[in-house]
Amino acid sequence: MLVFKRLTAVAVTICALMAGLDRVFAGDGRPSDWQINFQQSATPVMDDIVRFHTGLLYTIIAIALFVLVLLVIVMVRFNARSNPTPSRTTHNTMLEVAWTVIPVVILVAIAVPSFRLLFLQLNTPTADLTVKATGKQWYWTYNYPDHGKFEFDSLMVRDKAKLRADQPRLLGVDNEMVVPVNKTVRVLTIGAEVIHAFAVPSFGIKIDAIPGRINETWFKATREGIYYGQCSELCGKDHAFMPIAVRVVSDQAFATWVDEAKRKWARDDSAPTNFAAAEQTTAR
Ligand SMILES: [Cu+2]
Repeated sequence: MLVFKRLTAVAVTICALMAGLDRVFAGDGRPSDWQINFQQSATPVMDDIVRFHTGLLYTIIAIALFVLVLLVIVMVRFNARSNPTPSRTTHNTMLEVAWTVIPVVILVAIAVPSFRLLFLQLNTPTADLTVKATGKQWYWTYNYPDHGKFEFDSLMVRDKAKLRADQPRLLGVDNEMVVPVNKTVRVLTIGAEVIHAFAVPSFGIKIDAIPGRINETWFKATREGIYYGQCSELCGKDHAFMPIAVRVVSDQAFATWVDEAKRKWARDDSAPTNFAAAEQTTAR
């Protein structure tokens, strides 16, 4: 029994250490060196994902330890050496009912929070603003349909010398998607030519951007800052180089940014789009 006690102590210590290190090494809005768990959560949905994940992890650890203990007991007590004359025991109804019913109960207990989380993710609440993200080969284009006619491209900063001090290499972009803090943002995604996927780990969102079809997800960032994500669907040669950067700012900063964006990236709808221009050429 002393061995079990020591094993339990070691397991508890490891868990505690991991939980502590978790905080230290979990990047805020970006991956960090020696990170061993999720990036720090910045939305209620991600909070729930982390909670669900942690709950599952402890459930799995408990089950694995229980099975380990049973195996050790079997190996010690029921080996050939300690049982020269083998017992002829076969069935045990109570035991068989228990090992069927208990796992079912555990699975149902896991299913309840799992479905609750799915509903939370898939039911977009009334949104304060909408952002449309178009996945292109290989960058993102953002529109703010309820904030005027402007549109801008967001490309990875390729030249290391041009990175701002706070921008991580391979994640920093020239024009970040900007949203206000504590506001429900509906994200519409679409692919321009192939399937991309819009994913930001700290927000707990990941949704495909499919050509010819609008997909929808949402997030409500509760802290200001810059949160990074990446395209998460193999989309071609520069799939790894079309990062997503979301800058969460105060309401005033957002209003100022919108005014600026309207001037800087005004879209002229009277000019033919590339597609319309191409059609005209073929018609001729
Ligand atoms: Cu992509």
